[in-house]
Amino acid sequence: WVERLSAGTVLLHGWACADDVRLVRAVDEVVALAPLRGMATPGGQAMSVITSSCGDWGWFSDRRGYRYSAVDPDSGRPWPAMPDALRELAQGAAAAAGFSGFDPDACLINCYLPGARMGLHQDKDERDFSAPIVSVSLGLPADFLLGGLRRADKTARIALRHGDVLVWGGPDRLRFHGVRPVPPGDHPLLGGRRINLTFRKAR
Ligand code: MD3
Ligand code: FE
Repeated sequence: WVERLSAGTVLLHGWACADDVRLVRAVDEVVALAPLRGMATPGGQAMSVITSSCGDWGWFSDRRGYRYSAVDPDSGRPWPAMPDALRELAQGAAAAAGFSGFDPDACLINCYLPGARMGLHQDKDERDFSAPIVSVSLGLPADFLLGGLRRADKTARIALRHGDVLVWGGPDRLRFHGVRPVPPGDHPLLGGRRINLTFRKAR
């Protein structure tokens, strides 16, 4: 079912379940070409999430900062093309949430093993904040934290399960958000992992 969390945020419960095998296969194809890897924050802290990308632009982080690159810095090759299964899912979910015409040029793949988390942050490395962001959760469930426009704003905790798709844009595009440490578990399709796909318009 479709749940509107706030003016610019829609949670499409289980939206990706029907296509989950096709989506996981597409992710496997991408990470065979651009393997998941740990990254460091500009402050030098190791991130607990392992990451890859596909599409025209891949997001990454190192001691020099957060940025988008057209090539995988580990291989020097362009990021793998965005598989149709992923692009179609993102476009369909955005349209269902009221953002028709969304055409992502970047898909970040975040893999969480038990204990991995993501601290409170804003997504602001994109050039144009008028496009929405689409986030697809697969595998182990996680609690995500949805804050306000200031870091100190109170956060709400929202359970994200396999197949849930979150779309946010407009007034919510710059809200702080994060992910609580993922509890151990065994998912039928993904085993002891949570995969999150984040589709964005980077440029
Ligand atoms: C709704 N990744 O890579 S959670 C990121 O689960 C990132 O890996 C999260 O944040 C992850 O930058 C995405 C979904 C989410 C995130 C932020 C929101 C939903 C949101 C902000 C406002 C409303
Ligand atoms: Fe984010």
